[in-house]
Amino acid sequence: MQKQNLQLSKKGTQLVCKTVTTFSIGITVALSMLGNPAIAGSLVRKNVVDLTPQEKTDFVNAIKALKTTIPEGSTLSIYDQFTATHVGAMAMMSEDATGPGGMIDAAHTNAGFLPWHREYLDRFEKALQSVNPNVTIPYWDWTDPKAIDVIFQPDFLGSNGSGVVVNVPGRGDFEGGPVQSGNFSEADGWVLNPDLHFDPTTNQTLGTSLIRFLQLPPGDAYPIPQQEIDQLLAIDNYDLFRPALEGFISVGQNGQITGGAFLHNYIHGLVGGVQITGIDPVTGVPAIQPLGTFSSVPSSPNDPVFWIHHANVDRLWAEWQANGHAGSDFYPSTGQPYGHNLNDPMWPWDGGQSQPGTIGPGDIKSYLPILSPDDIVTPKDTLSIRDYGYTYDTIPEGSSTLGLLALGVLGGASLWQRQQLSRKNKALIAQPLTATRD
Ligand SMILES: [Cu+2]
Repeated sequence: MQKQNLQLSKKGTQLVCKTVTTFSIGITVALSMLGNPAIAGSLVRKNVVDLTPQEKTDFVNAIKALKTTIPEGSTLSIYDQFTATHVGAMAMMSEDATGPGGMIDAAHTNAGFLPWHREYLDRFEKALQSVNPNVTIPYWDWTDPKAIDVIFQPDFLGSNGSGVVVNVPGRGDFEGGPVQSGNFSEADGWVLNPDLHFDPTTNQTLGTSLIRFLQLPPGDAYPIPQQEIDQLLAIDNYDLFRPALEGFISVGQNGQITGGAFLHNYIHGLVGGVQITGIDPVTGVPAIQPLGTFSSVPSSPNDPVFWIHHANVDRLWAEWQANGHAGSDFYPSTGQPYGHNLNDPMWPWDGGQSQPGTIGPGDIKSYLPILSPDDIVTPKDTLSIRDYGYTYDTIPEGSSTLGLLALGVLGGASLWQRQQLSRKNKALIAQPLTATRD
């Protein structure tokens, strides 16, 4: 397997997908129900609870193949190069980062969070498909009470960690730690690069084993109430939608904004575990110590749950886009830090304009894959999942009668109800929210 597998030109893919789409759109849904996502015009990303045993095995095996494939001229596996790229995006924040994107997180806390991760997931999915063309990244619907048990099983992404007991005041003792057996344990060959697995608050390595503290209080509330998703999808402008989905704020039914850890950010803590180590006496903001791999955000792609978690982030953005917020009217063209405006190139797909600084215990620059200088991606390039050639099983294929019929077949009635509900919510809260749109 060659390095080019993870650097497939998006333009080339678009061309192929467009050609196929024109004559196969009508059979897309029917075929996707047969469970072969590769035949359909758009590849379908499925709910993780609907995967067949074979699909679970295929996904795990493709991930493990990327973890053991080291491209010529590299010291890292393809999988670890992906992890290094995520670490590198956060090393753009460091003081010694250079170029116009210097001292700015390339992938988080700004508008580009959703575009950056859409592109990143698409490249990872294509790498998986170079192993097995039938594989797509499933998504974790955080409102589904069954999903957490389906995901953290020996036959899929492995179980909770063990061997470390944490006392949570007022709640008792909880266990987590290294994942010791089954898929993604060190014994099973899932050995992490210690330079790419570290505590971001100290830059100290977290070692070579995947670490989980599943549902350690206070990060134990699951599932996420459907109402939180309805409120998210009812937001009308990107400048609030993005921080709400990333999980820095919650926007209530009357438009009131609350700070905290929600949705995407919350789930990072629910899997990796966080401890509250104190409360800032001035601001009242709790100081949080991440314990495991997934809550240590730079290193979080080391836990394969990263992909299905971020597929859900991406699905919710795609649903929001499909529900009246499509295209560049719903993305900021100016006013963002460099790399986050509509037409800014996003590191690492910026032609070498910017270089990350120091992060973690190792030399991150030595781990980064070398990209072609003409491999340029801007947020504008990421705005349509149709252009990428994939879709989600909760998103109708266009607004055609056939699409609506297909949606019904797929049990989309609840989606329709949810959209009606979010339209109602939107009517209630649109006015206070739209005031901040630029
Ligand atoms: Cu990320």
